[in-house]
Amino acid sequence: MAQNARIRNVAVVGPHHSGKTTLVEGLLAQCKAISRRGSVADGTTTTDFEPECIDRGQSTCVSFAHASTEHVDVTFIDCPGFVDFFEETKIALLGADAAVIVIEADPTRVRQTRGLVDFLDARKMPHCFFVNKLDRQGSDFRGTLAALVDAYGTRVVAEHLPLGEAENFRGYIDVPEQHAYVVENGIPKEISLGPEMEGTVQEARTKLLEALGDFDDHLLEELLEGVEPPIEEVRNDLREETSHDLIVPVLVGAGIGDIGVSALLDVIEQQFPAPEGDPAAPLRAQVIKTSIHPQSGKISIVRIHDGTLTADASLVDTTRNLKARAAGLFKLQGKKQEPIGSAVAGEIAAIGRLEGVLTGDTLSTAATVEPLPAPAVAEPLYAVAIRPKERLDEAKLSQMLTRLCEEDPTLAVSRAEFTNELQLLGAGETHVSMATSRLSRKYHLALETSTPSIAYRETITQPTEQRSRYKHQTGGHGQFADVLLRIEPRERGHGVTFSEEIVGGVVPRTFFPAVEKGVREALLHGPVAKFEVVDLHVTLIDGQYHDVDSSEASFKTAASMAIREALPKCGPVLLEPLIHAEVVAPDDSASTILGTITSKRGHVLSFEPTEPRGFQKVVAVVPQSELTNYITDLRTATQGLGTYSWRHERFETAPPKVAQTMRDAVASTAAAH
Ligand SMILES: Nc1nc2c(ncn2[C@@H]2O[C@H](COP(=O)(O)OP(=O)(O)OP(=O)(O)O)[C@@H](O)[C@H]2O)c(=O)[nH]1
Ligand SMILES: [Mg+2]
Repeated sequence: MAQNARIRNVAVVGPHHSGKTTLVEGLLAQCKAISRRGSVADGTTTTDFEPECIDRGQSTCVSFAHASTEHVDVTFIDCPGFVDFFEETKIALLGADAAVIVIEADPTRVRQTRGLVDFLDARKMPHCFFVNKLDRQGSDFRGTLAALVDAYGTRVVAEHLPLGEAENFRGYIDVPEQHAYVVENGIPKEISLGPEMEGTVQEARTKLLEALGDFDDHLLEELLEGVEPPIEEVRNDLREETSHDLIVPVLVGAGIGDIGVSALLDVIEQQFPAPEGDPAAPLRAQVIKTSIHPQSGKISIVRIHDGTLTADASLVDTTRNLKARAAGLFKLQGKKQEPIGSAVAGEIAAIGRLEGVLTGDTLSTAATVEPLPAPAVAEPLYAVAIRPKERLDEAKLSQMLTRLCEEDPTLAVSRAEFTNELQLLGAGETHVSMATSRLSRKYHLALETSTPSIAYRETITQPTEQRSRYKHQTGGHGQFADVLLRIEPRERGHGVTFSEEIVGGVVPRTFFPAVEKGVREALLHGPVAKFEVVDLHVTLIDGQYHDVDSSEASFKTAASMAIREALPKCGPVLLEPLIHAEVVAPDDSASTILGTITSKRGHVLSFEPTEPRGFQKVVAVVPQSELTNYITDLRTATQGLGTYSWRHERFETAPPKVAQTMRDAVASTAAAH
């Protein structure tokens, strides 16, 4: 396959706050791709340009920038580290050929890279670790390296070592070459390696060579025979083995002080792979992000796998089977859109205004090109009930929410099961609140949000019979109906049923539907806390009618009255929804999770080790009200590593305390009105 040797697509990923955006800014400045270096503190970086990023001082979405060195043209994908945005990062990684995992020099941070590393390894995507912020007091490179090796094995090897730490951090040691570099104003200057470092460097070099030797028999032989391998051979192995995701080099630096930045660029240039793809083949590109700018409109950011894309190409979305014409082609430098005439296989570019095209879609110029697999997005677990602050017609509201989800497919809008409440769902509180602020900024749509309502129900525990008579005289025609109803509990989940046992036509057949309607209407608001009453059977057993005064309306009213009078006598109870939850959390937090589930009135069904190694799965049935937006607590308890999934299980009688709370809530709402 043809390769465009100059192209590199590099995702910059890693735990929250590790210094990714600052590092990308440093890389851009180093390559002179930007004239002035911005900072996260001032809200002036190239990639954190969205107002939501600047306000929060953190990346809230994936962002793109590019820079060139003498040998390569690199597109950087700056990915947000906060756990809420991991799904978006995973989609954007479809555009990358390699990743730099930026991590603070703190061993406790290593476990936060597990999901990411598993994701990269599953795709055989080459990556390196950039141990960052080594200028900080208390930074611990040795401990961090040891934790990385412990977590991911000896394929993780130090290619660079820090020269000094904390306030003395001033450069790096190139392990294969055993050269030390002091970095001043971003420029490395070789100094002699002090004798005090020789032992450490030698030890690191042996580990590096042994790791490389695991995948190169020739090198292994040399090592066994005590032959010093030539540096070209070592460099060649580093390139081969990094680019095939066999080894994972560890680099060092302080992005804020430009230390290690040029060395990282060297690794990107020499050890990360160029993309594959044939510029002469039919176009095959995948949308990896959609972004909507209030002024310039929608842009679709694509990774071109094959072919050449032009600024006015007539395209086919082969995923959706629709035609779209490109309105401009751009390279992105943060928010800046730089027009280009064409882009070839391997490049990442932005296309203007492709209506109907969504993130994950495959674009081509020929309808016959097979669509690429759509990225899998995890179920959003955090929900808020939403209502527009100002009155707004349904159509406009749904159009705005659709646009919001178009930009961020990891959000969802849905009507909740049982309550029918309109909800906005995302990965966590930050994600959802960021989405609502984006909605208000871009579309001037202010939303009122609240905790989702719980779908309580009511039912009865005893049978009863109830007679009700509705009699009303108003001038001409009066109204008359008399019914005797039998009301009996049914099994859980069997709903409401109705039958009649009328003998001798005491209630004419034509009024039966009206009676049933009256029954069902009255059951919508139960006696405990005004929730729908379910799981009972109602039989019309007797009644009376009047030739002139009886009507459907009067029978309906009489039936409703009978139900309202009967229910309080039937031992009514509150039913609460229970969910079936599967929680996956690290071993050391499993006891906390079990404790929490028990304290939340949950019933643990099973508890066993699961994938990945060191994790436990807890399966439990828990009242939904106790586990609303549990993801927030779970992340706190597990340093962001825990996940869970849930589905509605069944309704069950709520304990009296819960019923009383709901009763009080209804009483206080009634008092307030
Ligand atoms: N001491 C020190 N601080 C740094 C360094 N790099 C970044 N920081 C600071 O760390 C904080 C986070 O930096 P960012 O660049 O926003 O980190 P990030 O990884 O992009 O954060 P998210 O995208 O939100 O996950 C900021 O206050 C930076 O000034 C560094 O090399 N040394
Ligand atoms: Mg960032």
